[in-house]
Amino acid sequence: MNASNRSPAGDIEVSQNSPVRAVTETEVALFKENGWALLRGLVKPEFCKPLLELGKARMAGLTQADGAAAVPEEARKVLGIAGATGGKVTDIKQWVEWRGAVRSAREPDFCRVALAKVMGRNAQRLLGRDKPMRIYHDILTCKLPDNASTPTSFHQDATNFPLDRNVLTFWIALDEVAPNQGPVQFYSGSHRLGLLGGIPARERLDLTAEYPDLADLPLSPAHHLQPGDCTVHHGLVVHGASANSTARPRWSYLVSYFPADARYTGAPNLDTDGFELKIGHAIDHPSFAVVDE
Ligand SMILES: O=C(O)CCC(=O)C(=O)O
Ligand SMILES: [Fe+2]
Repeated sequence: MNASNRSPAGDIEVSQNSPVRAVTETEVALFKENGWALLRGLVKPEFCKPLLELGKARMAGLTQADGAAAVPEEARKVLGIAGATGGKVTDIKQWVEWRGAVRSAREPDFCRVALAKVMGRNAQRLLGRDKPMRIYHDILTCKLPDNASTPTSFHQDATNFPLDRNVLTFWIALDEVAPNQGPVQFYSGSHRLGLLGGIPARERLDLTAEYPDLADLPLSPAHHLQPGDCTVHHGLVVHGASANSTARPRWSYLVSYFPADARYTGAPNLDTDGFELKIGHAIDHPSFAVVDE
């Protein structure tokens, strides 16, 4: 379909059958203004359920899903690698993650959501970029109960993406996430401050320490989310999360998208190293799935 005769939300028929709803014009405006937006009911809860079940099974025994106890210290290492096709489960201290349910595993239930046409259209509209969208990475996260996972320090994502233009991330609650379970919080408008620093290799950089003036910006509330509720954030917005102080794990699935015409900068990164990408060229590699238009 030609971009000029497409409705803002994309194909209506697709959006009715889609696991994902179209974002509203108000949500797009809020995203542009604040650098983030709360998208209630973005994913239909029945499509979140299998993702949660698969995530729990993938991390079985690692997350103490009954909330009984946290992962012991000796288990704080790479917990299991299922090979190139299965994605990777790791405890990265701020959460336990399964990276690559779509990128590596092409798990159909995850693809249904992350590669939904409406999702791609949403990313286009939020970023204001009418180009096909590719998935950069997708990560199912579990912030462990009882403060066992650390807080997520305040950071921008942009420095983690060796790309020459803007990206965004949808952070989808797969289960109820209460305010004291560490939902993501954002400094509203901080995306307009530009690039503030922090490279992936540097542990625990916290931008609020390096930029005390961030405190002048409104910090978004710790939202109470239901399965399928989502926050979406711009690659330049400063965000972080507190630890999960409850006895229940915090389950979420985050997916980052970039416009397919973005050029690769060559900066070292675990998501792009080893793929023989060409510096200065668009990323044209099947590992970075294109969302159907
Ligand atoms: O889940 C979190 O605690 C933070 C997530 C995050 O940093 C992101 O989605 O970019
Ligand atoms: Fe982030």
